[in-house]
Amino acid sequence: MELKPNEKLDIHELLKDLEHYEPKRRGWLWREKVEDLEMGGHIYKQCSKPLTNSIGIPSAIQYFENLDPQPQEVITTEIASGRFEDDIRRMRMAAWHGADHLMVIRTAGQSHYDGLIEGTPQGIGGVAITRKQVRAQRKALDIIEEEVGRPINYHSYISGVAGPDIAVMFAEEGVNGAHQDPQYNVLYRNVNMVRSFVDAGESKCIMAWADINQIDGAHNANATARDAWKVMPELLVQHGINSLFSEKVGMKPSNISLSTVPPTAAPIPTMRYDLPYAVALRQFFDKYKMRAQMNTKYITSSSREATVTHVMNMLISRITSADIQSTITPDEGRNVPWHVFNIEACDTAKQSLVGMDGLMEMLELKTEGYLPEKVREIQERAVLYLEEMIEMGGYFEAVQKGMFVDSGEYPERNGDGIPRAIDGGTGAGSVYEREETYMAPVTAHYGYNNTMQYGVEPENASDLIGGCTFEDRSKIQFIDELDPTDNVEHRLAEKEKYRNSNLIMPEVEWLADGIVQLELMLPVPMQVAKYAALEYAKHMRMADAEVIHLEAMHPAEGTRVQIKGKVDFAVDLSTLDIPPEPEVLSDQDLWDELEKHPITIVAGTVGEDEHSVGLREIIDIKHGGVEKWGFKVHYLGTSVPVQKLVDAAIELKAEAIMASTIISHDDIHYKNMQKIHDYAIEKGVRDKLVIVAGGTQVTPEIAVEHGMDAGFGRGTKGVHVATAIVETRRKMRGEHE
Ligand code: Z97
Repeated sequence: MELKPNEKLDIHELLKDLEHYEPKRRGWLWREKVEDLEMGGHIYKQCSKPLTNSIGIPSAIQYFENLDPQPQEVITTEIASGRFEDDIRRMRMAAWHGADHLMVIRTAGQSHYDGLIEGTPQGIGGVAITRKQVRAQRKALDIIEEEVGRPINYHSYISGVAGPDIAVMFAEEGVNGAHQDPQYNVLYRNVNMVRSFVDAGESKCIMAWADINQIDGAHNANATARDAWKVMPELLVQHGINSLFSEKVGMKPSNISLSTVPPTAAPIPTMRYDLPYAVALRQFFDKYKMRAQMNTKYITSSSREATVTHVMNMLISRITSADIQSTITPDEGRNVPWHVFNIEACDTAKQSLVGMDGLMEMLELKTEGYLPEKVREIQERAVLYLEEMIEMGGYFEAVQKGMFVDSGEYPERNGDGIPRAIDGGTGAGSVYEREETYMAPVTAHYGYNNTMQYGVEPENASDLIGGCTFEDRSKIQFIDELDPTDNVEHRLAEKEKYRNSNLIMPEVEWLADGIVQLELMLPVPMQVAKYAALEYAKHMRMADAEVIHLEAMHPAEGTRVQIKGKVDFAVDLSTLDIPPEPEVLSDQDLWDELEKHPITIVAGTVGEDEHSVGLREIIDIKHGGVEKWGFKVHYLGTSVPVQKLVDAAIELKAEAIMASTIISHDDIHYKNMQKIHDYAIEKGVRDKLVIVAGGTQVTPEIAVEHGMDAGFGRGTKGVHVATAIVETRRKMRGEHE
């Protein structure tokens, strides 16, 4: 299956023959860094191989011909709509905007299933992670990475009570990254700690075999702590426990990524905490990779505020060299995982990192004063923390005593940590010592495995069955949809009339979900504004309207309200009358042309007409007028007689005339155009001069009927006029014949 930029990804086609699909590759891939990348006439110090297909940030498109340098950091986006088939479409959009780490959030509650689930049930707050869903998404990404020209890492979670089962499935299906941290299970999902650590041993061993990059769970302590800046020493401890455990199980350090998060956000003086924290972390853990997540602890539903936090966090990423940059942003604060926010956040990351390219070639962190002192303090507290854990009898005892996510800054303790009993939680009592004859004929199995009783070394255990599913894919069981209604075919059928048809509906996360966002500024206080906005939504026929953001502009003068709701009608594209886009030459084309063939223009408002603003807009460089590209303009002013325009053009040896004409009673504007044309013929210069005219009441076709080479109406910009003059000159030179 091959993708064409102007065609939609066909989900039906993608799902065909899925039971036989084999992922293209295994393992995590970093971006290919390019030394001194030259792009658009600039040198980039911290960028990677450019994409073959991509969409740059808006200014790249408007001013720089889609100049789209890719930072060296892997860029993550989290995708979580509940329908994997729509997430695939979003993945393609994200990949075009520069994401190469696509992290799929798992549906609520799946962590408590003690085994794999099958099919593709619709999820809540994420998708159900199943073999079919994973295979379909990896298959889609295998195709999308060809389209954008860069490998894409696919990612989800190896956690909960089915951790090892999921790890095996991920290894088989070519998943490239995963969160894995037993402390997450214990603290946040109340999965039994003994079970979690045993499962983690098995899971990490499989991940190491499959070359899966691991992200730990320390950021969750930051997000749950009462005062996030007090948790810094504990974050180092959590990172340390998971990283060393992983390494001891056999994971290579370059696949161990610490989920680092700047603990605070403004209005706290955030750099005074977050920068020393980041430096302390990197000093301790310099052999591992850093996955920089943005702060989500102090996020609100303001997308502006979240974006500023994200950007400040990326300054820290740049200063302290993060390897993977997350882009979760407003989704987290609003709980509305919309396509546009995913894409916006990818653009925010790309824009910020490229903008801060080479920053550390110019700056240096201080080695004396507040920064190193604070770094040292955080590190000391972390070391003392570990020592106390050992005194307590180790990790399990320390958790049992509520040492983790306590709201005191260590060594201070407030006695409000998250205590878990060693024999409590989901899966308690489910760990058994392996019997002497225990044997598992599988690859990448952690711990005791008595294969020697059958004469085979444990590392070749799967030889006993001629290879397990890791070596022999035909042994993988692919189970298709089991639920007769909650399945992908059913969902696709429901939306079929919007797929490749003339009917469209707006969407935020699912095809034709009909959801729209509305922004209002209402001149009343917040509490009133909320209900007034909902009333507006009702009158605008928005169903299920909900306020998603409220912000006071002033306690009495006004409130900003954002609401979302559903529209219940489709637009039929076949009924639209879409005018062709006016073709304009690029800046570079115009500059080159004017350099080779300079053009002098005589301009003025003709007749008894004192209007000047419109024409000045077309001339002046200030607002993108024709001067920008080097046209030399002689402006004769207003109420210029027709003859004077032509005579001046002859005298000044001009190549073009620009006439402005606003007054239109008795069709005087068209009559004047005709007069200019006729007088130029009379003077014998019409075939040497480009003559164009414009004004608010001018219809281009009628202007041409009255002798003009081109006419311009309302909304005209300098570039339209410049293009027309240049194109007409080219024709006069016979270049277009
Ligand atoms: C991130 N924004 O990018 P369940 N294991 C760990 C986790 O952190 C998580 C899970 C498992 C975040 C991702 C929060 N993290 C979202 C270490 C979740 C997920 O299926 O919700 O139980 O597990 O890191």
